[in-house]
Amino acid sequence: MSRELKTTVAIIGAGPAGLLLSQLLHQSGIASVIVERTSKQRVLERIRAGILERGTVEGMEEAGCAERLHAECIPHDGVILSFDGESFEIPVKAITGHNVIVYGQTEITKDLVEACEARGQQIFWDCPDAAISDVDSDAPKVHFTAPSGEAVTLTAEIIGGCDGFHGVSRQAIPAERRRAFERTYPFGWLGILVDQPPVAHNVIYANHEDGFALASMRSETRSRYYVQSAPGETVDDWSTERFWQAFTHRLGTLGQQVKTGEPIEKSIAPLRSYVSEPMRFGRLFLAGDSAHIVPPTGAKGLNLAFADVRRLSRAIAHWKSSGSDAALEGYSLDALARVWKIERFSWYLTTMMHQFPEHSGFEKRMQRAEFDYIRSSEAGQSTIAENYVGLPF
Ligand code: RFL
Ligand code: PHB
Repeated sequence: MSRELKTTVAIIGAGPAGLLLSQLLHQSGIASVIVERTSKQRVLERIRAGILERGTVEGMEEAGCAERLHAECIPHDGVILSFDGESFEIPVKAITGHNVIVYGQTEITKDLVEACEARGQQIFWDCPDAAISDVDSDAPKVHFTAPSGEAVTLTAEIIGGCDGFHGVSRQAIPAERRRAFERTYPFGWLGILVDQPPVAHNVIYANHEDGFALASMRSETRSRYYVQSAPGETVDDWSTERFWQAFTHRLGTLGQQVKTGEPIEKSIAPLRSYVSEPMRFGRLFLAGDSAHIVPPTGAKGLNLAFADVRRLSRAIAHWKSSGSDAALEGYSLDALARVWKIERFSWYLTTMMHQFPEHSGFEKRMQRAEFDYIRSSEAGQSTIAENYVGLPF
């Protein structure tokens, strides 16, 4: 059994990038079809990002999906930095005039899936074998087996490669036409979700000689906490007791107020910085984690994915309405200029806030000096604040 389908934009991946792209294109009257590797349930269950920039909120507004976000989000007007138990708060709102908000990626995904389904968007869930061809022609194709067993050929005018770091889109750019830039960090983050009120009203980033710790939240009654873990460690190496001991100790005096409990989720993620250039080849356009990864320090991954998608949807809409290729041709260079600034901030905060096994006393003194400088300098705090709320796009 085989089937031929046609659409304007074929989107690979129903993560936040793919779903937002489809929704924004729809707002401009442009049709798309989404092909997703895994099940809808798995996509809806994934727990990841929690902190959203203003530009990400604007993306949800443009998509017509911001109603619940506005009703339920928790605005944050600052961010707390801690070093060996001493802490201070950077008043982000007072410095920049803007907030970040807490609204989980899980909720973003749910809102976008619901909006897509409500208007009858075609999404093929459970298609693990998507393959791309003809990207350097004006009729690029995605081939996949639908859950019904049918072999589908989806012919489009444009392919949106939104299939994350492990997807197929980036690989569809010939190896000799792309270049990867990468740094892996010698540690991971062990994250837990617990039904207890958050330890502070804003996010805490803590550097401690035992390792990094981060206190975030999902609601007034649900906290999201992380600790730096050693390479190769798994969740089995981290009993609940070990987690709470490490977490509370690394937060110093703030740790005394932590309310512990049985985690409802526990997972480990490696940390890496990665950029693949270019983000376009022929009629294939990469957006989000398919083109770049940032370490989670600074909470930029989802926000960066949304910035790419807003840029791409505008370029596609401009191309459709004007017939001019200029915006599509500019996409990769324009997006990468911003990507590298976000990579820089995420790398900087990661380097400043973690314990690196290879660091000598010199680097540790540098971290301490950086912390003291920021604490005492309006200019230093402004730099962190303007990056944390999100650079213009
Ligand atoms: P995703 O979310 O990985 O979605 C890609 C989708 O593509 C599907 N897919 C395929 N579909 C079809 N065919 C294939 N061959 C496919 N291969 C893959 C996948 O199943 C999936 O559904 O990428 P996208 O959409 O670009 O979104 C990126 C964000 O998910 C990511 O950057 C953030 O989660 C990063 N991140 C954070 N970002 C923030 O902005 N703020 C945060 O606070 C934040 N915290 C985090 C994070 C990421 C974390 N982990 C686990 C990596 C905290 C953590 C712990
Ligand atoms: C989160 O809430 O999951 C979170 C917050 C801040 C980060 C990363 C993740 O830098």
